[in-house]
Amino acid sequence: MDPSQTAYYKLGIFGLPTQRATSRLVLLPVPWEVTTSYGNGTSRGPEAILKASPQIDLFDLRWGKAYEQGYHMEAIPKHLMELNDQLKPKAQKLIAELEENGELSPASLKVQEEINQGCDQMTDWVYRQSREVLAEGKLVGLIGGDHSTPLGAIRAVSEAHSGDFGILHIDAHLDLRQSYQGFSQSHASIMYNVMASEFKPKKLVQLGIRDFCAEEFALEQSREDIICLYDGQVKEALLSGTAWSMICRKIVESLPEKVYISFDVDGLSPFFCPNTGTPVPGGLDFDQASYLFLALHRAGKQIVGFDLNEVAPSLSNPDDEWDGNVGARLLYQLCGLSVSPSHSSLTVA
Ligand SMILES: [Mn+2]
Repeated sequence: MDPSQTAYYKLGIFGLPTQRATSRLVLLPVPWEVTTSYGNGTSRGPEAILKASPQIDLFDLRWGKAYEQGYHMEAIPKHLMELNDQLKPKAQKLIAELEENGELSPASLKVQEEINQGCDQMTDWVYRQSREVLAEGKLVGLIGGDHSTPLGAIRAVSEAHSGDFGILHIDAHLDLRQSYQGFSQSHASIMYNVMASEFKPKKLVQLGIRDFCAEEFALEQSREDIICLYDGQVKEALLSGTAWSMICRKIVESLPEKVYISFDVDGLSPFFCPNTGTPVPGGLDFDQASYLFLALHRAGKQIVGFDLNEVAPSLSNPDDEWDGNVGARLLYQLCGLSVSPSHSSLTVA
């Protein structure tokens, strides 16, 4: 096959016909958005990214022919999609009831329990799948779904590295809520759940953050193992002349040698993700994100896994591929970074 030709997504992600056995990186799609509170569609994110992915020219100035190491995307798991489609309307009803009455009826509390159990089931599946990938000596990259999806992947990565790693978390939101709208595994609670767990990283470094509540801010400030570079502060520095490269250096120096990246696409400017669940003005430019990847690479960081979440296609206009297009390109950069050995000669000076 000529890789410079536009290939079909049915062959595989980026149009590459790969096999898991010979691939360095396994991509796990998780079509899940049960507790999504605002916009809809991110459960269809993996499909949108897959469909847009063959548009990408495989040769990349930064990562060269890194794709030859194999990026293998697993099939979108039907059972999770079905469970999602079954639980999501129930969760929406509960959110509406909570907003109207401020509390849930006893019957609704039972439904809430059912939803929380469904979320545990999803997390357990992700954990087992991720553990398997790591046991095969491969890297895992998760494609959400909402931001509740990577908890099991982070646990598996943490266990594989005995907790000796840091998380770089790019997001518009702190995601440090203890629970949100009654759901223990809400998309808004992912980093709370991670940092409250036994498998927490040594360091959590947050970037792009511009939407959060007082409790989350207090928690972030109180923990020495959480460093947040608030978007407002970063922009103030940029606008008064600090170079992005200096800010990236600070981020890189805050992280341990091994890094897991949790990338919520709403960390980018909403220009790049207009259909994501909770878009917020401000945020990172695509080029700033890819420059940061390069900075991590040049600093010799080892990427031990990643997730890309909250990419959502337009539900009203099926021809609008923009969110999937950006998602696929971001994914391609994350893949290239992950499989490229640090200090690689492929790096452009
Ligand atoms: Mn998030």
